[in-house]
Amino acid sequence: MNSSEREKIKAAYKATFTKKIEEVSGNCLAEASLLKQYQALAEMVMESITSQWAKTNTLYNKNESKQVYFFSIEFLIGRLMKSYLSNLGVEDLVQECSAEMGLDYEAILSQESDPGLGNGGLGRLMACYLDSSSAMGMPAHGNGIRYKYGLFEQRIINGEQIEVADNWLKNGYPFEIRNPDKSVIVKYYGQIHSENINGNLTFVHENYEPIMAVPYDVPIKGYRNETVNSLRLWSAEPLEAFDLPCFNQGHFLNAVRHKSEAEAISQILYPNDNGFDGKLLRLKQEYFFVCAGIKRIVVDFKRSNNNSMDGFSDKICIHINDTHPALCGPELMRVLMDEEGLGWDDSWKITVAALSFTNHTVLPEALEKWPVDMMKDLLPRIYMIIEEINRRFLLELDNEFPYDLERNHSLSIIRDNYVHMASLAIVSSHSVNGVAALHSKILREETFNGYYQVFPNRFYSVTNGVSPRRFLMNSNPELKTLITESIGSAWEHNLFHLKKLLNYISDPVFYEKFEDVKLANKIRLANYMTSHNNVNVDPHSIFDIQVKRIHEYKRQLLNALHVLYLYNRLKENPNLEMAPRTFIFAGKAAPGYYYAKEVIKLITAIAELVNADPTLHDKLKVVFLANFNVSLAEIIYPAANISEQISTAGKEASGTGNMKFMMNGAITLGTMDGANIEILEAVGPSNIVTFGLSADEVHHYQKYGGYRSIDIFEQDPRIQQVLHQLIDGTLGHGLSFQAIYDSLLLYNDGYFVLKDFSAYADAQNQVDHLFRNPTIWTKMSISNVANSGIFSSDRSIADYQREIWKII
Ligand code: GL9
Repeated sequence: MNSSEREKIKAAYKATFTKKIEEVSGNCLAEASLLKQYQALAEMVMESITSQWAKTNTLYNKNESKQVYFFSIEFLIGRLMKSYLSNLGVEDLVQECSAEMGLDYEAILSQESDPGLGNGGLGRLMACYLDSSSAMGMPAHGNGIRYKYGLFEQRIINGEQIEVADNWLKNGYPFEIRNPDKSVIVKYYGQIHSENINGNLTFVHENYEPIMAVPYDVPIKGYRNETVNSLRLWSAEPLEAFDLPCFNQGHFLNAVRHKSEAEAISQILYPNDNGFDGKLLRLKQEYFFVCAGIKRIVVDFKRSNNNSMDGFSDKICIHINDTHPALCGPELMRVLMDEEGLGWDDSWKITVAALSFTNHTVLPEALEKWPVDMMKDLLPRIYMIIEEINRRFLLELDNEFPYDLERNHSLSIIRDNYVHMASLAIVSSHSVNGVAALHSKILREETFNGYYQVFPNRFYSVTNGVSPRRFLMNSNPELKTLITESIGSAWEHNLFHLKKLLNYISDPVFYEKFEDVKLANKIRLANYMTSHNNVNVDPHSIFDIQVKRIHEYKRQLLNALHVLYLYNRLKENPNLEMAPRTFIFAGKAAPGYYYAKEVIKLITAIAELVNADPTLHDKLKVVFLANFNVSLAEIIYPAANISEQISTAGKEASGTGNMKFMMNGAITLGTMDGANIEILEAVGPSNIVTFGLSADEVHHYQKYGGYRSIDIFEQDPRIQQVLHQLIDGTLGHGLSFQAIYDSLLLYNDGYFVLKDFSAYADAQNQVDHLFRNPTIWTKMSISNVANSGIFSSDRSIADYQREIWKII
């Protein structure tokens, strides 16, 4: 494009934008608020996407290519405006025009609310997978719930987490389209009768409570291509807003009760991370988006397939993201048998061939199991089908392994009066995979070993990945520019090309620019901390960052205890030689997780103590950033020097924050857990710092005993001092962290914090030495970026296509 053409396009853009402002606000540009400016831009974006969207859908409706549907109870998509603009290839244009019109581009973008429709890694992974599928021109869609309130907003008040409702829809959401014509009725409760209709046994559902599922579709635009996939989020509504007869009789409250009971289903996201709390409303949610999603897939498929279900599983993949959508198995069976009139065997063949299942955690407290009575009552027909799936499965097992009856029955989907959702998902899918090599091995050898023996060919492993567009190109534009200047732009479409950066590893000019980029990102984060936390930090200090949900197994406590130890060392020797450090934490605790909330309190108490102490000469700062979400994450990753990935080995299925940090040049300080192991393989041992017990060692202690935390305590004066400080008032008058203290000593330190303390302190010392040699450090940092190609979610999606969905 020559410059006069560009000027023309810019003039057209400015004219359209000005007109749009008038349309959305009834004001002229000069008087329009930032919110209206954002809404005008959003409308323009939607207008330029929707025709491509329609074209993509027409293409897909011809049923030529296989369609993948991700069923997930969470989609943590983050703000979308920047992605749309950059995927359309117009970001520079909009930025330039905004500046020329005297508008504040970043401020306009910050008007967008960040949809918190997920808790953490699991929901964010889905968003990255949608982004990648579209970028690769692959037909894949999301199917989930349009929660009215997303994950709570976290405020820190007097050092403690306070939860505030997240009303993300308060200004409307411009990137969704409501499609009431595609609504589905979901049936709960009631009774099932069998009837003989024309010689066929037919099941009829009576006296059920109907709820309307209304879809809202969000376009997922591919990076600089023609593909626009869909994220379909279902909202629950009553069939009639009012029960009119009831209303007319003057029972006003009863008349609206039905409305609010219906809406309750999509009202709120359960704020649990790696945990399960068996609430009836959650089971309603799980069936809600499963039932609605499957119905739509079947209707659309049949419409373009001469009203027939032939070839369904050749064209449709239903991917179950963790066990929350495991009812896809029995629900698809129900539709095939009760609505499509197929027999059990044919229905089962289709179901197993269409379904695949990814497990995301091995923590026993997270494995879902629903009481039989609850399931039977709420979903009578579904429960019947689960019983029959189970009866046939056990029969088959007993035929095949008649010498192993005890083992066979331990694999029952229904046992101890519960429906076990992982068992249901495994039995009704053709594939089961873990999310990192170690995790998949633990699934095969421990968690699902019984099923592995029965179905050895069902088990796969696909290591997670993250979107390089969101977490590198869009959140770290300075690094993007530097990379493209150096190695060209091929890496933007294939992240493995980042390897070419290794040619620059000893180039002093590149070095300097690379360091400048990191410093600029650190200054940006430092400014954020000044304005939000009122703490001034030295941007030249080591930014040592741990951001993720607060959980015992993730061991923020290990990090915090080490900070306290470092503080003690500095108090003892103010001349201690060390690079200044800024320890940064962020993450939400589940509202009912007392221990995790105590950990937040501990971190903020340590921050108070450390940041106020002038004798430390600014060598140590501690900051807890409130309300970690996707938007904040995008500012944090590019600014990190150290990525803390210190879970108890064997507990973190994969982790994905570890990959986002790496892509932005942070050095991982981690245990041999989850995808950390694969990061080590990708960068080599000299570009990562690892420490601590292995998963095998942890497993051995947990199974056979032999670890006594009190022994470690007695041998290590550093630990004695730090633990005493938890309860002796050092951390603030009247503040005592007795529960934490007791967990470590009285209850034998279930997550091996004390056991790994010494190795962690040594590793931290090593970090300090490495950082003080800038040449080595920068080389390590560049190596991390250069070797991060394998952690692109494009690679993960390619693995799923090849291994699991069998799309060539
Ligand atoms: C998780 C695992 O804990 C992570 O290790 C993994 O990277 C992600 C994605 O596979 O899945 N499982 C899980 O329940 N959560 C994960 O992050 N929790 C949340 O999403 C809150």
